[in-house]
Amino acid sequence: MNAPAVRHDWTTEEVLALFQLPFLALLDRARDTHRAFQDPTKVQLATLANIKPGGCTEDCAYCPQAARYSTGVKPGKLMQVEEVVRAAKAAKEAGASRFCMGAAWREVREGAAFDRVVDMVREVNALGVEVCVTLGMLDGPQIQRLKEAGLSAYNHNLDTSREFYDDIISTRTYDDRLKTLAHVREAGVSVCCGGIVGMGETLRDRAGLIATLGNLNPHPESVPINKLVQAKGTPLEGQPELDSVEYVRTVAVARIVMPRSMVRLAAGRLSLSREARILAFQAGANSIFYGETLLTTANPAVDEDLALLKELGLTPMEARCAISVPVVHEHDHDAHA
Ligand code: SAM
Ligand code: DTB
Ligand code: SF4
Repeated sequence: MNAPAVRHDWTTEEVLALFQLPFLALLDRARDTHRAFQDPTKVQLATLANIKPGGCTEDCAYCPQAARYSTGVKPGKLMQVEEVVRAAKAAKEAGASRFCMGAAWREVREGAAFDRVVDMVREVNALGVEVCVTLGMLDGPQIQRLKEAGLSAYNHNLDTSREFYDDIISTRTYDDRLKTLAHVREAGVSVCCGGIVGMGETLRDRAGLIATLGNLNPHPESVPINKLVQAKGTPLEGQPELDSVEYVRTVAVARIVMPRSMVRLAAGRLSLSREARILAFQAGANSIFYGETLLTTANPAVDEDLALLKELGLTPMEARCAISVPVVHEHDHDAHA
């Protein structure tokens, strides 16, 4: 198959039409795209650490870490650098090539806490793993400091379509999110940006999310597809559970629209059967969260994941393979001139 062009002019209608393809036709198209653009034998293993749990001021309706809901998540202090380095070393030894640190913050603020996160980035980077952080909104100088400390990627999700967004979050806007993403892109740091399905959105909302991601130019280097984990006490507790085939459809459409990106099976993988997880790889997923916990909720066991990868003939990706932001140095130009 000739590789299709990488596009940035998707309409929601076009993406919706992909969602509406017969399932096997959609899977075929996603698999063809995957094989044309990616090494189909490799999977990125990314391990998460919750470096500052709970007590968040925001009202994200899905989130167990929002202070305003009684979810049973206890607010904690920012972790110590040494603790984080120990966790990153253990993740590397277990086979992870990326270490992602999340803080339950609305935004980054200058001060001792941010200084400490910058130190974490520096020390984890020195271990030879890719470093990603998700700290909420940030500005240009802040992402620059993280970049200088060795940050590979910044995670900031659009979560859903622009139209459905206000039903889920009121304390910051879709445009705020796009602004943060623009700062990350401008600094030359890889963008990790995806969303959540299963929050009661329509198929058109899912298509709107994927079209918005697909119209970012360049596409986000990683695209986490989260399936809502229904946390006790959140407004979204009690939603009808998303059919796993609908989750796999979302993965397949993301793969077709963003052929060069890492499409990650993110939250909610524990609720998928073994067979649905296999279908998700068939649909073009090539990254997973790896390790027994996500931020506050459970993820499949490491042994179970390694056994499944082996069965499917998939092997873990090395660090730095997934970073497609070109790093061009002045003298590279000279060398090729
Ligand atoms: N506080 C920062 C922020 O919101 O940008 C960073 C951490 S936040 C927990 C990162 C992402 O996790 C959210 O944007 C959302 O996509 C995902 N997430 C949080 N709770 C979830 C849940 N219950 N189910 C699925 N995804 C969830
Ligand atoms: C992303 O898209 N999913 C991760 C990561 N980025 C930070 C977080 C999932 C959180 C699931 C709910 C929890 O464990 O608290
Ligand atoms: Fe806070 Fe992030 Fe959770 Fe929203 S998703 S409540 S910003 S931790």
